[in-house]
Amino acid sequence: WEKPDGGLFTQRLLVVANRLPVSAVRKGEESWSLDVSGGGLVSALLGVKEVEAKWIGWAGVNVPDEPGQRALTKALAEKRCIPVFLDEDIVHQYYNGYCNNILWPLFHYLGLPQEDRLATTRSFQSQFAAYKKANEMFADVVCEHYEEGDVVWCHDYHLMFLPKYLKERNPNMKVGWFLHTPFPSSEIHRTLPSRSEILRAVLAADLVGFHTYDYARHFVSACTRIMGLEGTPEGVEDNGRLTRVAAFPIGIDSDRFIHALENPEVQKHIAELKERFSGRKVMLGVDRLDMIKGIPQKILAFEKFLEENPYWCDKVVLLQIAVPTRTDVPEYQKLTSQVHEIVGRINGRFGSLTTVPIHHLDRSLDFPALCALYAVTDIALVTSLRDGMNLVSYEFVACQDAKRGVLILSEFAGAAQSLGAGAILVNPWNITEVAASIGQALNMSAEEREKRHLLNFLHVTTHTAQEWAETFVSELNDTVVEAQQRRRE
Ligand code: ADQ
Repeated sequence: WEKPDGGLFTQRLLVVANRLPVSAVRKGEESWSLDVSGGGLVSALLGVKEVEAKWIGWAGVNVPDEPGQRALTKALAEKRCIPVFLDEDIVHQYYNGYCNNILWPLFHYLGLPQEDRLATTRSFQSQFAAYKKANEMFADVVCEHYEEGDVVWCHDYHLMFLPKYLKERNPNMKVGWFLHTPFPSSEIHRTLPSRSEILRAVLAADLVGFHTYDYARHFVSACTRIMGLEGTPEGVEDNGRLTRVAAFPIGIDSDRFIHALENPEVQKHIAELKERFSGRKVMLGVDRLDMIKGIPQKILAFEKFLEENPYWCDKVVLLQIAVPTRTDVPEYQKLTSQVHEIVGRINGRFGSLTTVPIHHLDRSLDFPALCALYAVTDIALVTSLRDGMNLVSYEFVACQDAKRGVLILSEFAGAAQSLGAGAILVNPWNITEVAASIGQALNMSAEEREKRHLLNFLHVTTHTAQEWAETFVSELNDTVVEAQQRRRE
């Protein structure tokens, strides 16, 4: 396997995630245009020096015909991507159903959906069956492309059965699984009808990783309390076989953000934003529009702040950028209208003919615009009700070396464990406390801002995405070698 510089990679890495890091748009019967999304995971894996990464996942489109599938496979191969083709029914039951309607809310402490809890176990069961079927389809594609010695890294709650299906087909495959969401307390996981089956499927992996030590601990407790397995300092033991469980906190490609600030396009955006909001302190929220992000709670806290501090009404502005996701799900549509209603009410109440206190955008921003916004912000507000890590808080810190703004951060985001020293930590459910923290941030002395910022900046620039991916892959290699040694002894 040749590197771009002519050297050789020492290992191949197959990254398996529900979605490939590309958007595919069909242009004709056998022609596709591909847009590569440069998310955190992509740049993290590009930075792992000795491995050559290939992606396996769903391209996000339904391609029922063979010529279309063949053409898409060929186009994706150039981007080092391998597609898994899922039909509409599977996507509905597996992705919208079991993944996003059952596991996502459960893992974020929102519980199981009411209708499943009451009578429609039939729909729960068919979604679970589709979930397993989809995981088998992913396993088929992995096995088709696997070569001896490859490392297979499975990602997230969509693919919890994948380690089991892979190991059943090839017990020698090196398989790691990483969860990007929280893993909840075992008492929450206990409510899931398929609680043990799903844990056992994950335990087939050699290495299981979480963002924080707490999530890893919850997972081990679920295995010991629900299934009676043995928890050890290394992980979980079942019949003499150890699955290693550990925390691997993700980071960002901080250099990409820091260097972007020198880009003329970003500089132009910065100048425009400074002029647009001159004389006002800028507060910023950047989230996917999801109930776990606590957007209504954040806006209500801002309202309370304005109510109690009329002096600030025309001197501060909240920019809330919320990119819509899962727009076909009724709960998400309800959330959008709820947010619009609250924003409208507050702007009506505290705005004037020339200014409004909240600018709310329902869309995604491109990278230069996002970096510029981070750079001009005085206070970032991250009020997730639960969040695996939260990369927005990291991105904000990376772009703040000139301004040294304040990060207000939910204690229920995984990032609270890494950026807690520099941020103001809040309970997002406590609107009074969040409102008070806005006042504290606005009045914070320059020395304290500097002290807090430097702590976080050091963390964000040293605990990068590349380091995260490298550590996981090398730990997976070591775990497999140790297991082989143990078996020999
Ligand atoms: P997400 O829930 O998507 O990720 P987050 O970690 O904050 O949450 O990452 C969001 C990414 O999308 C960031 O890179 C951000 O810049 C971008 N983004 C969000 N809103 C945007 C907007 N309006 N315009 C442009 N870009 C926007 C899941 C978990 C997290 C975990 C990550 C990584 O839920 O807890 O941190 O995976 O493991």
